Amino acid sequence: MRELIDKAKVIALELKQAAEKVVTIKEVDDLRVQFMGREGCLTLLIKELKDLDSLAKREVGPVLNQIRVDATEIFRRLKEDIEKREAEAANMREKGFDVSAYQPKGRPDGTRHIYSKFIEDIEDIFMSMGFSIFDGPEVETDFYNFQALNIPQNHPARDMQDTFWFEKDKKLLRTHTSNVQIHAMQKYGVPIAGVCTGRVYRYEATDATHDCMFTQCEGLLVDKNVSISQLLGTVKKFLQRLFDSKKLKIRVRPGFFPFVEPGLEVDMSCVFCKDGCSVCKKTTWIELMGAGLVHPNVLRAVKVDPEVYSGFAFGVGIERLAMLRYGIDDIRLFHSGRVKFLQQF
Ligand code: FA5
Repeated sequence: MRELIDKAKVIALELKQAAEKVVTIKEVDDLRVQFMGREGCLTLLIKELKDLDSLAKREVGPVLNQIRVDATEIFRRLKEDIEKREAEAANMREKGFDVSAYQPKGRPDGTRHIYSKFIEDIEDIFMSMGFSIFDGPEVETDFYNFQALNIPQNHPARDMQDTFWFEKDKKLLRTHTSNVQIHAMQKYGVPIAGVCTGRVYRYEATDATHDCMFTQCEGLLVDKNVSISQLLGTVKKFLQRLFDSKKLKIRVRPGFFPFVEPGLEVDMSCVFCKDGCSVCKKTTWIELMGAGLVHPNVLRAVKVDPEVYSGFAFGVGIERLAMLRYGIDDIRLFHSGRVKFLQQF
C-alpha cells in the first residue's frame, strides 16, 4: 500500500516537471497518452487498486484520485495556455508583425549601396548650383528616346546606341537619359535647369568598362542667351567638386550627337597623376562625357522657339565617374551583389 502511494507521488512529480517543457499542443497530447492513456503510467497504477483489500483501497483510492484530478487540470491548463499564445501570434501576424523586433545575434549590418550614395553626392552638387532634379521613364517610346531628339526613323545615328525593343507595343528600354530633356521641357516649360540620374540600357557586349545596363546623369539648361562658356563652367565646377580638386581642368573636342549643335566630347585632366599613368593611358586626360548646345530641332519638338531660347545639355556615365573616384577597375562589380565589394563603401 505504502509503495503504491510512493509510486503515485513520483508520477505526480514527473508529470509536473515534464509539463514545464511542453511547447506545442501535440506535445501536450503525447504527454497525456504517456501518463493517462490506456497504457499510461498513472492509468496502470490506478488499475493496481483492484488488487488491494477494501481498507487499503479506502486509503490509497483518494490519493490516486486526487493525482488523476490534478493531472487532468494540468493538461487542460497547458492546452489553454498554448492555444492562447498561438491565437496572439496569429493576431500579430495579421496586424503586420514588426520584423525589426526580431534581432538575431550576429546579424551583419547592411549599408546603403554605392550607387545610392554616389548619386546623392552628384545631385547635391547640382542642387547647390540651382539645378532641379528630374525623373523619367525607363520604358520609353521611340518619340522620346529618338525622334524628339532629332534622330528620325532609319537615321544612321540610331546605330550609335544599340537598343532593346519590346516586340508587343514597340516600346524600348531607354538608351540614354536624354529622353528626360523632352519630358521635362514638356512638363515644366522653359526656362529650365535640371539634372536626371537613372538607369539606361544598351544591347551591347559587356567588358570592364561597358555594361548593358548602366546609369547616366543628364543635365539640361534652357534659357535666353545660353552659351558654351556656361556649359563648360557648369561641367568644370561639377567635376572639381566631385573629385574635390580645384586644380582639375577640362578640355573639349568636337563630338557628334544629333540632339546638340555643336556637339562636344569633354575630357578631364587626370586626377591621379601629373605626367601620365595607367588610368589616363599616359595621356594625362580622361574621356568623360558628351555635351553641347541643344539642337534647334529638339526645342521645336517641344514647341520652344529656338530664335528666342537656347540651351546646353550634357550626359555622363555614373559608373565611369564612380570608378575614377573610388579606383574601381571593373564596371560589372556595381551590380554583382558581391558583399566584399559593397562593404568597402
Ligand atoms: C549619350 O548617351 C548622350 N545621350 C550623352 C549626351 C547628353 C550628349 C546630352 C550630349 C548632350 P554616350 O553614348 O557617349 O552619349 O554615353 C554617355 C556616357 O555614358 C559615356 O561618356 C560613358 O561615360 C557612358 N557609357 C556609354 N556607354 C556605356 C556602357 N556601355 N557602359 C557604361 N557606361 C557607358
